[in-house]
Amino acid sequence: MHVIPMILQRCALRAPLVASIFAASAALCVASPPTASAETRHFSMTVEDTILKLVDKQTFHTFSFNNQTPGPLIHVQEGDDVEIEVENNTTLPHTIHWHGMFQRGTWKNDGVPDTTQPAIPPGETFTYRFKAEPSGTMWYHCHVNVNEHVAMRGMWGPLIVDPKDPPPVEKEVTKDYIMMFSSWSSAWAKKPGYGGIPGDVQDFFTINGKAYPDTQPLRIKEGDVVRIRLIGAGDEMHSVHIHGHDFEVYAKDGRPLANPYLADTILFGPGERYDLILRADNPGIWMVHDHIDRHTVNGTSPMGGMMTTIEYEEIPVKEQAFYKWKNKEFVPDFYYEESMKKPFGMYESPALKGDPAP
Ligand SMILES: [Cu+2]
Repeated sequence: MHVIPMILQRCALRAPLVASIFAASAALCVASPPTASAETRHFSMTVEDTILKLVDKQTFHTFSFNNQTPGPLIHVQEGDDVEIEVENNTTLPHTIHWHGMFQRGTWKNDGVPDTTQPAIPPGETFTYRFKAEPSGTMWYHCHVNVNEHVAMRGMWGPLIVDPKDPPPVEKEVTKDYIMMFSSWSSAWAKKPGYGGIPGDVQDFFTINGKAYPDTQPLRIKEGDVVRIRLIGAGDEMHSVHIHGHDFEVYAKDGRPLANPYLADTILFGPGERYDLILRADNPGIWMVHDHIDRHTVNGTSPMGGMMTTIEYEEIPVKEQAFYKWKNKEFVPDFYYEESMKKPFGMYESPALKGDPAP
C-alpha cells in the first residue's frame, strides 16, 4: 500500500543533498522498474578437432567448440554472472574472447593470449568469469592466431544477452534467427595449424557453417515479427539483401539505434553485428543472399555460398515445381530459432555438428 508515496518520500529525503545528486536520485526513483536479481550461470565447453561439412563433398578441418560451428548458443540476461569452463582437447593453444563484453573489473577474462592471459595449452582447462554487460547480439571467438583459428577454423559462436528491460519492439518479436557469416579457403581445408595468410583465395562461403544448398530456409508466417541477428564471423564484407520486404535496421553491435532506418540491403564487416526487424506481410518464397556475388559460389560452381530463402507457411512449397528446395528436409534450430525460445542457458544444435577428426 502507498508504494508510490513511499518512493516519493524516499526521494524527497534525499532532497537536502546537492541538487545534481537529487536530480539523479529522482530520475532513478521514477525510471527504474523492479528487476530480478542477477543469476550466476555456469557452463562448460570443450575445444575439439572436428571435420565440418561445408557443402556437398567439401569438408574442412576445424577447431570447434563442442564439435560444432557455430559453437553452442550462450543466452543469458544482462547483469548475469557468467562462468565458463573451457577444456582444450586439441593439440594447439586457444583462448576465448567474449566479443562485446565490457569486462569491467574482469579484464583478465577478455581472452587475448599474451595480453590478458596465457593461451590455454592442449589438455588444460581455463574458467572465464565475467558479468554479462552490455545487452545485445554479441559473440565469442578464439583469439589465438585469429587469421587461422577465427577466419578459417570455425572457432566462434553466438552470445546473446537479453536486456533486463527490453524496448517494446523486442517484446513483439515472434521469431528470432542468428546468422553467422564466414568464408573459407579450401586450399587449407586439410592442413590444421596453417593458412589464413595474405593471398589466400576464399572460395567457400557459409551461413552458420553451411553453404547453399546445405543452408536451411527461414520458415515464417504472415504476421510474424522476425528478428534477424547478422554476425560477421569471418574475414570478408557482406551485403545481405532480403527480397520482397524492407526491414528495420534496429541495432548495431548489440545497441538499439537512436534512429532505426528501413533498408532492403545491409553491409557489414568482420566482427560487426546488425539486428534487423522484419515484419512478415508478404507471403511467398523469397531469396536471402549476400549481394557480393562472388560470395554465392561453391568453389567454381555458381548458385552456392551465402544464400537461403524465407518460406511463408501460407505457400505450399512442395507444389512449386521450379523450387530447388521443394523436397528439402527441414532441419530445425539451424539458426538457433528454437533454442532462442527456451529459458536462459547454453544450447547445442545437432544441425551444426561436425564429426570428430580422426
Ligand atoms: Cu584457437
